[in-house]
Amino acid sequence: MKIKVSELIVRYMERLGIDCIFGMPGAHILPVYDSLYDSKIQVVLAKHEQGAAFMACGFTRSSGRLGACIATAGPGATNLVTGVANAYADRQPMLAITGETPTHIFGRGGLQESSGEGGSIDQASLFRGITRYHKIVERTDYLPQVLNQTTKILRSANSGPVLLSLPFNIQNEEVDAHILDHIPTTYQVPRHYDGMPAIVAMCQQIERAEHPVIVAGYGCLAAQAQDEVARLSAMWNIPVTTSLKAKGVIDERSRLSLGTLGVTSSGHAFTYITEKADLILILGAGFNERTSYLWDPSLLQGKRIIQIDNDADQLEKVFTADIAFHGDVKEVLESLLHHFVRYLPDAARSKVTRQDIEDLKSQVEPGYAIFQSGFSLIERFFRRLAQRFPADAMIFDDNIIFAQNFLQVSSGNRYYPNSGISSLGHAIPAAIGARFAEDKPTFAILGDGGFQMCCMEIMTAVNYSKPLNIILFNNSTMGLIRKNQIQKYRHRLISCDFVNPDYRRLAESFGIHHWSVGSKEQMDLAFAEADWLGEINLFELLLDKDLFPNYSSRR
Ligand SMILES: Cc1ncc(C[n+]2csc(CCOP(=O)(O)OP(=O)(O)O)c2C)c(N)n1
Ligand SMILES: [Mg+2]
Repeated sequence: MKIKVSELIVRYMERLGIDCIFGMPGAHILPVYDSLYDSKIQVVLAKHEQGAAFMACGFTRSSGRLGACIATAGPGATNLVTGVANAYADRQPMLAITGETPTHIFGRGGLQESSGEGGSIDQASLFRGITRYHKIVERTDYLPQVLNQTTKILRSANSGPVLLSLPFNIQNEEVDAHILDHIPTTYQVPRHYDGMPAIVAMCQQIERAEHPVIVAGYGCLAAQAQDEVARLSAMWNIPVTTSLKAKGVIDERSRLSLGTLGVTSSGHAFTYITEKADLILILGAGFNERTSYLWDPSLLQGKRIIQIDNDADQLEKVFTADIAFHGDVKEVLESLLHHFVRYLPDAARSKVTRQDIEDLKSQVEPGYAIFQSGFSLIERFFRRLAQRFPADAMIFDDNIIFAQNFLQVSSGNRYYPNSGISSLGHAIPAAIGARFAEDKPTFAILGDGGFQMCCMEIMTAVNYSKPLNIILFNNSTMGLIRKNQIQKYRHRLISCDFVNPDYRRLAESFGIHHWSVGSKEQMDLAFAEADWLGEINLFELLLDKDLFPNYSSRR
């Protein structure tokens, strides 16, 4: 049986398990939209293609299911760039589909042509550096191979976005439907797992160490190894710190949690590692600029290091380990725990006392605290949020520094900092995307500068009746820029302050709820009265533009 390529692509997406696609149509991609009409895949109309790509990111991050986005040629494709780049930087799988002018007019100046011919913009080179695989499908005879390659990338351990650009005439061409039967939709990552000698060596290292510490990264969440990390930590009293992206791997309210490690953290983990630790277990963590305090040598110097990662590229990328182990973090920890229980049941267990850690947490030297004063309203907000939502909340955060220090993430909640390429305007669409995957209380936290980059996407949530809580920090300035200009550019303020709209009226015109919070009483009222689960709420927290956090907890 013959079917159109547009239909084949939609059936391929269904087979991949894609059940939701975010985008914006245009003439050059309408055949695929028309095929989507007959599909079970939910098609979500975003307000901007960047928002659509961020939604796909949020969808995948929250659910682990494959996110997808779709746009037309030319401006549709160029608008996708930031969101696709974000998925690339986060190593997140994403399928992006774009249209293209018909091939027979390539090079002749077609409307929105992006073939790169005849002086037109070159979609291929735009996406080359931000996708794991990209193809303008100019003919159908190699389509099976293109889809085969797409599956392989989307299912690989070190995944990322794939962009398939389909010229209009190709979408309408007919191909044999049986092609699909030969295209895999799963791909088994080859495993080389004969790790026993290394497991034994790791156990010996841990047993010998006086003050081991675990640095858990996003790889622990990706491998769903939270329980194993918590068990290892509890078994030996090993304190745990996490990268920002892994916040909440172990319950941050637990005594063995040192919170996050990194420039804008409380500094407890930095102090513990530099002053005490003799063995560091780096689990699924890449040790990037932020986590490593710009690769501060004092963090790792003179310590033994064990690194476990399922991505071989992360192993010994920025340091040398005594044991570097390529494997699934969950599986390796399971083996490790099994070995301990079986062969070393009587080993001297306790490494540090829990009191040691309590003492450490109470000692933050004045001057090195991230927040000196003046942030009590925000602190109160996060405390109340954690009390009200001890589990199941999804928190997308573009601001980061406040939540990093004031929000204790339980292992039942999921915290999604704006990692990727740290683009403003991410939290709202990402949270909306997550809302299409999961029915859980959802938060988008961001500043007023970022809000104005993406606030129209709130109407996407309105269109599809997706409840959402937006926490907006209103300081009428690009706070981080203003702080830099005051501290490093002699108060020469330029392009930072701005006039805000009247958010109450903005919310009213969007048909959503608005809460203005400038005092404890207003905060308590909002918590008492808002419907956090069933409505779209805009909580506007009024902040003083001249109050800044410190930006490094390093001594
Ligand atoms: C797309 C994009 N453009 C520019 C920046 C650089 N940038 C980082 S923070 C910031 C200011 C953010 O202001 P706001 O969202 O109001 O947050 P505040 O710092 O005031 O809390 C800017 C412009 C960025 N991260 N992303
Ligand atoms: Mg601001």
